[in-house]
Amino acid sequence: MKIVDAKVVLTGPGRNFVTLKVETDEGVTGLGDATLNGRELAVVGYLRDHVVPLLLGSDPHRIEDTWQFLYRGAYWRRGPVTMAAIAAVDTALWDIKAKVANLPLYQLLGGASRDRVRTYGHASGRNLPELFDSIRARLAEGYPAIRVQTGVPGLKLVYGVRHAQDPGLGARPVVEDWDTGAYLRNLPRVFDAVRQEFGPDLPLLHDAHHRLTPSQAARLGKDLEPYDLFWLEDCTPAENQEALRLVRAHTTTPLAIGEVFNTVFDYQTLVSEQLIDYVRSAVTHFGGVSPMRKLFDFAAQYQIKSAIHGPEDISPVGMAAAIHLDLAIHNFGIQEYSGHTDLTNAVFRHAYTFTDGHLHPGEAPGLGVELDEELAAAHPYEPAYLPVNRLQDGTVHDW
Ligand code: EZ4
Ligand code: CO
Repeated sequence: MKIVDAKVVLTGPGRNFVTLKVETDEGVTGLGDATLNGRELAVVGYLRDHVVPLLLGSDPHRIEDTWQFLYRGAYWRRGPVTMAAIAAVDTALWDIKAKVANLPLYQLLGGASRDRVRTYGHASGRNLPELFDSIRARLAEGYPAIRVQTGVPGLKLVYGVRHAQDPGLGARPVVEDWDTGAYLRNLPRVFDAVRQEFGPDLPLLHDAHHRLTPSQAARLGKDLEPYDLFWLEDCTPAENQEALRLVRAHTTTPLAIGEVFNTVFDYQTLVSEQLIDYVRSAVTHFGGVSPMRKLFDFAAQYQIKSAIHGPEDISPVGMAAAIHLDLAIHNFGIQEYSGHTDLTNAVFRHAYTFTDGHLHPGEAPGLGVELDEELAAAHPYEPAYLPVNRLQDGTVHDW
């Protein structure tokens, strides 16, 4: 079997996605997600100009060898653009192998370790009444666990959620404002109110989006202990693994980290010193299904569980790959799931289902996703950026 073509499909059905479609001489095709929110075109160029020409003529069954060839062969290792590109190739080759075997991908990963995959959804509001409505809406949709984000008194926007783009800005990022002191004073009150309203049993999560110093994160973890969080996510900037030592020493609030990581090296200290409870990488940004499987096996030795990143900027192709892994691995924790719009689901028709707050990858061979290339072409890419964040004196802060 030979790879005869590989197309990079860039589409914007409401938001932008980058998809690799690998074609073989036997007519079997495979899909991989390479979406890098706000930097999509860099991955398109990397794939189209430097990866696709190298794939032509090679054997699609040699997944591990192809991964090593692209990773080691580039000489310039790691980084989000490189690893998103490699992820798309790896995922597409797994899709092909599973289709040839006529099995859903999870069967090639060892088969199902559970019947279904539990998820968490996002709730947010500028104030408590809005937040409560948002939590009720997620509960009505069936979500068994909820990520809680709120506005901070005195600040303009709720961070970590998509804002309507001011048309005057064009493709420029929205600028958010930030005050760590106000946030640290406000958040325990918010969780106190949420617990009073929704009771002790509902699993609650929170994402601090890399905004805190180690001592601020340690204090927040302690202040939130009475509210029994499922986790506190990305409490300090991701680059410095050692920072988590101080946080860990001061709080029993479970910690999750890693959505911006792109190789296992970003986790070495965090996992081997057992400084976190959940690894958050996405198939799409971590080099594909193969390295994710290795990460989960590494984490399993330290009682650390999976929590694959699943925002809307992971395409249904990346989501499907995640759900197959979730079903198969032993140390599954939880799956973030925001769902996609009807239009996105029409561009990427998928076999996975969301029922009673739980996902299942379906039984279609491969990933179980089909790309409607005509519909994709009818919705072209439009430049869009994530927000940036400034302190009230104008200094750029972590987002
Ligand atoms: O802000 O994926 O846990 N989920 C998140 C996401 C990220 C976006 C960035 O593109 O933090 O919502
Ligand atoms: Co996050």
